[in-house]
Amino acid sequence: MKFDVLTLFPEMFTPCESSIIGKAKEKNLININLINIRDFSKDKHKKVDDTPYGGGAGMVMKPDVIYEAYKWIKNENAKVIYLSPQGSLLNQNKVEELSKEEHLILLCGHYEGIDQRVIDEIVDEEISIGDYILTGGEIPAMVLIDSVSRYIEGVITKESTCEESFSSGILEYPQYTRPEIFLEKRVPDVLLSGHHENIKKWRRQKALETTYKKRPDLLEKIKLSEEDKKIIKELISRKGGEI
Ligand code: 4FM
Repeated sequence: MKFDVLTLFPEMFTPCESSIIGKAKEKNLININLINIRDFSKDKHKKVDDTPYGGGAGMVMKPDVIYEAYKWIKNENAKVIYLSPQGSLLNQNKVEELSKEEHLILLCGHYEGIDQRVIDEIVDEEISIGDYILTGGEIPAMVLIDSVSRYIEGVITKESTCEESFSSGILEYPQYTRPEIFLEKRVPDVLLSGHHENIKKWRRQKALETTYKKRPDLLEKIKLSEEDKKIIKELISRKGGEI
């Protein structure tokens, strides 16, 4: 997977050198190519923004400079994504869908906005990472790179991609590791029992419990087995109880 990132602040992407994404880059499983939009300004002062027509606060990114940067990396097969609060909300389904693309071009805005004409000309899809306003699209671009890269073969283990929350549609069961007793709290007995069938059942129970408690909305979106329905009926009946 190739990510071309059009940004005024390529240095904001240093986190991509660390951890799992850094490793994926080293292994050439993903390629993150940072393009500094400023390099495409023909102006003697390397100007990239200007005051908005019609007045108002702040600066608007110039369309011509962004278009020059885009032409430099342009590829008919690439999908161009603009990260903005006006986009459709990113979710795990969208992430998985994007991971099937060969080449993504991520356009990061900054300041008050980007001239609408270049957005209309080059952008295929506008995506938002959530209903809040950031100072620019760089952090959203990193969120997209991180979430999409997890689906690239070899970046993480296969089990991690399919077992986790959201792929299954519900939240995850709690995890425990050594020591067996921490601050007088024991690891649940079933996890030490070695009884794989019981462990599996307990984990499903806990996953449903957590989801019921923290994100009940998720339970309405998924297909539940008869066994799951029994567990949830039980949870509802002990409402106000210990869970
Ligand atoms: C985007 C600031 C473009 C300036 C932003 C420009 C955001 C979000 C976001 C800020 N992006 N999801 N939420 N961007 O707040 O994607 Cl020009």
